[in-house]
Amino acid sequence: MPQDNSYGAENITVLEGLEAVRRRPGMYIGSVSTKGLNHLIYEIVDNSVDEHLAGHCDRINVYLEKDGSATIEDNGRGIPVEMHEKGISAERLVFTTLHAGGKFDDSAYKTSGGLHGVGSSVVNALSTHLKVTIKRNGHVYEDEYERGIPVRELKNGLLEEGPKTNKTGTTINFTPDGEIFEKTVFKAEDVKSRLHETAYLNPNLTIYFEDRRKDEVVGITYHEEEGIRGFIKDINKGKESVCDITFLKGEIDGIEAEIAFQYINEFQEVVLGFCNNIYNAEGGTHITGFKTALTTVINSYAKSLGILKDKDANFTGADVRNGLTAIVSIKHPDPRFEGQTKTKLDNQDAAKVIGKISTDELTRFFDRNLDSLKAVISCAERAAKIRKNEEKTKTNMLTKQKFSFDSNGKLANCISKDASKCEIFIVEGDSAGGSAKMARNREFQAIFPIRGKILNVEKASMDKVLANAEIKTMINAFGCGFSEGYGNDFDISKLRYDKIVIMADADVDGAHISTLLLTFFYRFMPDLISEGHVYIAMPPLYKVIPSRGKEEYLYDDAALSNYRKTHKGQFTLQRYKGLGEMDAEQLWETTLNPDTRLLKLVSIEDPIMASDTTELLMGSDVPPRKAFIHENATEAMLDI
Ligand code: 0RA
Repeated sequence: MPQDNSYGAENITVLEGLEAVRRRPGMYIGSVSTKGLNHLIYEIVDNSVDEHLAGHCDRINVYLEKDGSATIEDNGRGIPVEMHEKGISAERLVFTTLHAGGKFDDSAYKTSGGLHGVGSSVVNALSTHLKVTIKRNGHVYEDEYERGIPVRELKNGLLEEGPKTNKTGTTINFTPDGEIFEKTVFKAEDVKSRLHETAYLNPNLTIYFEDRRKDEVVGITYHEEEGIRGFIKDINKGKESVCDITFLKGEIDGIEAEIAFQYINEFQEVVLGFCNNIYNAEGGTHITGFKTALTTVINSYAKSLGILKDKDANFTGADVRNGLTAIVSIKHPDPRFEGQTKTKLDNQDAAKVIGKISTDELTRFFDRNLDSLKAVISCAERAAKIRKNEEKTKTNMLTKQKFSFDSNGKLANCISKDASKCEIFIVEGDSAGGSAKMARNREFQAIFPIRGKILNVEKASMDKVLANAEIKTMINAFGCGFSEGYGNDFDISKLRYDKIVIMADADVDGAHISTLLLTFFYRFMPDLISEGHVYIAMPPLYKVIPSRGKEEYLYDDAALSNYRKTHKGQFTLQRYKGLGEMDAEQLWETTLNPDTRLLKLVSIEDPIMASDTTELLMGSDVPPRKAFIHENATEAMLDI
């Protein structure tokens, strides 16, 4: 189709740019999994949030449409449709070039957390179809693209002026490309969680969400006037607080910081960092600045109040953060990121500025709120006491370890010492464990049978956890130590197995055991999960033996009904009630043999949600757990 002449000159670079995005989507949106897919929505929403930050938009609507597309609508000024100096409608430039924005974007924090300014064109390049509707200058304008390429002709480089309107705003509807993404179904729970987070960070913004794919459509409005204070309130919901929520803010050298925190009566620490409204999963300089200031301030109070004597050692940082929930949200005009996923703030000036603001504001606050100060110091004292006990327990454990390592002799280790090749299977039940020991390739596969349920670490105290035989054996076998609240002895480079595979029956008990193990890993060795070492074996549910043709293993009911549809002749159906029913050869073929088995990699997409869910599923609060299991019952087996 002929393009408008004024567009022609740009055409080739535009196509190259879009092609680069389609060729390496991961570089632009992180991944092509559901996480990357949801990211498309956040890219568009974040542009609307920028328009909010510029003071021109107070409402964003997000719709997941029945046809699989997503719509994001805002009441901002509308993307400019006027002629850009490059001789083309500015809107076209925004959607087709990787570095639009800039000149048009007058927000001080335009670069935001990541890809702003390039977000719209990235989403466009990764969508089969994208439609923009702009209300601006008293008119409605429309434009459309297919896989990033414009399908409408411009007139003198401009969009046609549509019907009259007295409103302003931008509406973008896009359909993610199945050629790019593994799955194209947006995950409502993840999107909602992220939108809620955005609402907490922007107290004057209202975000409305509607999942129109459901038969019964329910809308949710996120409007959080209390801002990050409300976020803390939500995270600490149902917990016993030991002081009120505190809010600090300040600005130095154009860097703004807002900090909210509260202590609760629990041995845990939650400190979340945001820069320009984007969550920094790996923390960074802003978090370091705050933590360092908090440690110094609390130690200096403890000394001057005589709680710490001159001869006493200072509280450690972890002591001081015992029971702390904090959010550090900063605005930085030029954020830089490092780390594996580029989610760790790297600006050294942020550490200095946030440190100074925190020291000044914490001192001002604690000077006036002695009760809060005392509550915080007593949390630190309790942590210090437990830390000292644990140090003793650990030393005892480590010295005893040589003799008590796998004291009941259950672990059948592998021969190879090459960690990159080794695998350990944690198998439910002694009988399946026995078969697995026979079936395995002992060169590189270790088997550790566990009997019944393992300890729920979410409910148990630290010394109980460390005294538990199964847990001790796992810690010793993995070889990389563990981390928990008060100290980090975890060293993934010492891990003795590349794959840690949970092997449990495909029933409720099996799911429970998997969840208990995952809780243990998540709380004590989270890097095992984030670095992709934890897997779940997927034993088959059925074996079909046709009168003619090949035997086959089927892994779920959907596969069975599909088999019924596609196979005409007679067949014998064998149903496995558990791993214990399989003989060694079947077990090898279906769950151990790397060439034929099915493993699911366990990953964590949203740490805030994961932490909430672990708490919900494994903590002591029963009613919400029931609700969650009920709501997610159909997903549970597929989605652990
Ligand atoms: C640049 C300049 C102006 C608006 C926007 C960008 C804008 C972008 C998006 C993306 C989604 N919603 C948006 N709303 C606005 C305004 C320029 C002006 O009117 O002076």
